Amino acid sequence: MNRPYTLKPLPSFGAEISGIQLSQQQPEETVSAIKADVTRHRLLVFRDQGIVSGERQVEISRWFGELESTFYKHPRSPHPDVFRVSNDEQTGCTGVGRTGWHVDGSFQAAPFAYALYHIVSCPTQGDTLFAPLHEILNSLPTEQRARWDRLWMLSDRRQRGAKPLVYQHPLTGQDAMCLHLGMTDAFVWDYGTPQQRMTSSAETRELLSELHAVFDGGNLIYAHKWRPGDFIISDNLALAHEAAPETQLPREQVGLRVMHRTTIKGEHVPCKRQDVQIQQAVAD
Ligand SMILES: O=C(O)CCC(=O)C(=O)O
Ligand SMILES: [Fe+2]
Repeated sequence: MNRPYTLKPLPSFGAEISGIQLSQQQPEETVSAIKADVTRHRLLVFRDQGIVSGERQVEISRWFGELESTFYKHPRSPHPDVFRVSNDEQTGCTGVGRTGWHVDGSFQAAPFAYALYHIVSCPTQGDTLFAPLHEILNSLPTEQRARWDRLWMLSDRRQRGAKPLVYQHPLTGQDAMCLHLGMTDAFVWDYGTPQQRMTSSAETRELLSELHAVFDGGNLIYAHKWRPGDFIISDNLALAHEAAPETQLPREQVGLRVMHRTTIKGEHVPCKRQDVQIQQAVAD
């Protein structure tokens, strides 16, 4: 592919991009190339972007679809669609992404399709960790994979419409997961079948620790060490992420951390492959 910027793949997934300034308007071909690269590499790290304004981040986000901002709006946020994350509560929302591995918007019918993160004040510590869901699932022993395939997640026990823990990415067909290890109230085994059964609290806790152990135990994680000017575009359905504990260290110790996040409305309700086939058959 002939790109109007330089792309250097990272060791396992993701790529570093240079030779482009996102704050400037970009021609159609560049936008198309970036969109194709996000789907192909799943995580694009644009270096040396300076400070991209909230307004411009929203414009860039629109390349990917409609913005969706269901979250709490911090008074210091530069734009209603920008979620402002910080280690200082006067400056932005604290504690974000610290309850476990997740995809953003997992509690919604359709999780967000993309997430864009820009560090506007970069501390000396506080990585964001990203996990490639396809590779994680394919690293599992057969028995464990078969069990995970039977699980559905409920963000709230009273909520109807469980979501499959494991499904296929709507654009690439790769294995993906609908998960939030800090916001799962229960799982349902074999949802939609006569054997359907909701997990007890103890079983839910056990499953959550099993999931945590797999994510934390492997060597597939990419820990992004923020540098000033970094701007990340991620395929939110292909990667889980979590904020490292150091993201919460006080500003007196590590400096002020401010990250602007935007998210793009998901267009696909996670469903199992057989359900997709049924939907297609009905539509045909
Ligand atoms: O602060 C971070 O590194 C990431 C937090 C997070 O999960 C998010 O912004 O979606
Ligand atoms: Fe997140």
